[in-house]
Amino acid sequence: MVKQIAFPDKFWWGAASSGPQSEGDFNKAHQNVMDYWYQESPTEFFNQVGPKLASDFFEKYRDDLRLMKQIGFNSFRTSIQWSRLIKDLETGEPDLNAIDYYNGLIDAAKKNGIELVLNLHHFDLPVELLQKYGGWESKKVVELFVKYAQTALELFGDKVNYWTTFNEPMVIPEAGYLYGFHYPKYVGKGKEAMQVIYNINLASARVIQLYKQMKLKGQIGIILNLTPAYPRSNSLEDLAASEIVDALFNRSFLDPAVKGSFPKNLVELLEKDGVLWQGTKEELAIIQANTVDFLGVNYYHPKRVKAPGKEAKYSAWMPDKYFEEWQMPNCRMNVYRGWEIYPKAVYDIAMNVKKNYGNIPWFISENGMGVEGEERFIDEDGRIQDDYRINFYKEHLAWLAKAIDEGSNCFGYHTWTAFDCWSWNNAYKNRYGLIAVDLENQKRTIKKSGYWYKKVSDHNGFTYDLDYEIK
Ligand code: BGP
Repeated sequence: MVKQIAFPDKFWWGAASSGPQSEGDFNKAHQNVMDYWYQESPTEFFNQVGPKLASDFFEKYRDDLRLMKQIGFNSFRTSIQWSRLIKDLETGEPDLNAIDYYNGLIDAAKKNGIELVLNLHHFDLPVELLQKYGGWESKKVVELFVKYAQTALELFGDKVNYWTTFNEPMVIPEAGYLYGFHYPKYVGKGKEAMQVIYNINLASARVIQLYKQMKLKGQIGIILNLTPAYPRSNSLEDLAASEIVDALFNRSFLDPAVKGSFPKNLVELLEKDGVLWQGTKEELAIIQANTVDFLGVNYYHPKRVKAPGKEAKYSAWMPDKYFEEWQMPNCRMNVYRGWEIYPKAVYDIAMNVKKNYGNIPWFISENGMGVEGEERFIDEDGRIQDDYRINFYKEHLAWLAKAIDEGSNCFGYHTWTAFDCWSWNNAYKNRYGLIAVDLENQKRTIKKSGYWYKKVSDHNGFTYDLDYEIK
């Protein structure tokens, strides 16, 4: 099937990264939870590689932004690290070194004509706030986050047009409190996870409120990982399970962010089970009044959901009593990451946002394919021939273009990621970049996908020539 795929004018082409995953943890005022986790348990990280140097973006950002320009970027997201910017976590007083660094980064992006999106939290809570106050379970931490955000916005708010409060906030309760794959690695703390969801929503709304009060000229949004929950069958039980998964894993952040309120079915269920978060009328009014200007959507894989089996796996309350995930037989998989590849979900997400969320302006803020052992694909010129990645992007982009043709208000597409970066405890196992990073010497080499991306950005589209049908 050969077809021209075109995108609207001024479409964003670029990628996302994050401070902790790209910079290296030196020169920082504090440790974040990931730095601390590595310090305590290095063997839990792939090949025991930690965040010490990462991809050395702290030193190399000027060259890296030039390279991004070279591969066609007009926009790029990264995050400010709370643990870097703030010297005194209680007062929000900034660290002078960090101010220089962020100013340099903002200038370098400008110089290269790259619209910078600055995110305020990417899984990287300063560990002291977990130890002292209990992290996101505590409203004290909400207060301190607002102080940090105020410092960031006072310093850089008029120089950067696009801000986001959180990246994938659902991962914090999911990975840290429900299933234990990120620090603090709690398993089975369902009730606490619900409080974390509420507190982060409140923190996001408080920062949006602050942004508006400061009358900054840009826009503020949030980055959510939306994983459509497809039921195994149309049985009432499977449909009910998928609705609960959607309410908990997607709408618990999407609804407050865009509509200002929590999903009714989720609140009712949590109330019935006695695990509803502690909140006040005043806080709910803040959430109601302070919704986002735009939405970023990270999409990697769908969730396949069915009604739960009979066995209770956890002693305390867990949402899993209402659903089970399952893997569709014969589905396409990214075997390195264990994630299903299902590009049509991009279209489903777009249509959901159009139909149920007022067609708010949004962009794909992360989408990508991590592959292990990419050295296998290096050709005689030293370039990684990552056709699998190009095909992955083509399919997802084709579905996105179809959604835009049908009225979706999508203004951009960011890959994960620009250059290979450190992925938490997966470290450098799976490489995602359009630009390869050699960990021996930090040398950057543009992959075949990077050259391809440049052409897509130049033409604001591409020729779709795959067998997979988009209809
Ligand atoms: C997203 C995160 C990124 C990045 C990416 C790839 O969920 O926002 O930080 O890590 O996933 O996933 P992973 O690194 O787990 O392979």
